[in-house]
Amino acid sequence: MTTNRSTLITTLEQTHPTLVRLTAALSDEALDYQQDADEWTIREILAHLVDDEMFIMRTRLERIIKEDAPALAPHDEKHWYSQRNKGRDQVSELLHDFAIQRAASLNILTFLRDSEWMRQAYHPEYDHFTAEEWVGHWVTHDTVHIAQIERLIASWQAGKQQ
Ligand code: NI
Repeated sequence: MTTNRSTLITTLEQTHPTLVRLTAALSDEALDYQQDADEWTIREILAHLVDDEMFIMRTRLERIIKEDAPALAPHDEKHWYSQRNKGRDQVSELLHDFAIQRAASLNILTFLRDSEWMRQAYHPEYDHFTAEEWVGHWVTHDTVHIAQIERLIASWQAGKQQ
């Protein structure tokens, strides 16, 4: 496996421990703290990461691996948000579900052959890209949401100290 591919996998492996470290000890109040009217809370970000892992990230990878240059459908996050199932929204449940879903994704990624990393797909927003580029996007998505959670925690703590 190339260095880039193993780095992508290693980075994806670190996300669950990072999320646990950041959020496991937060109160419900902190998890539900909303900084701006149009920004998600930490709990909502965790739910988004679980759902994206199941229905977007791994599903798209699976299609790229098994179909010939699939055309992937756009995902409407606002629609997802208005419809999402809130039945497993305890932080312990969200972290547990994310761990299971991420492990399933890593199980696929770890065994991809070189030829599979190079397989192609098309998406109206991203144009043509390879499985490897999709995994790069996946890593960026993790990074963006981890940074968002860190910002929310800092802002919550700053508010508490006033
Ligand atoms: Ni996102």
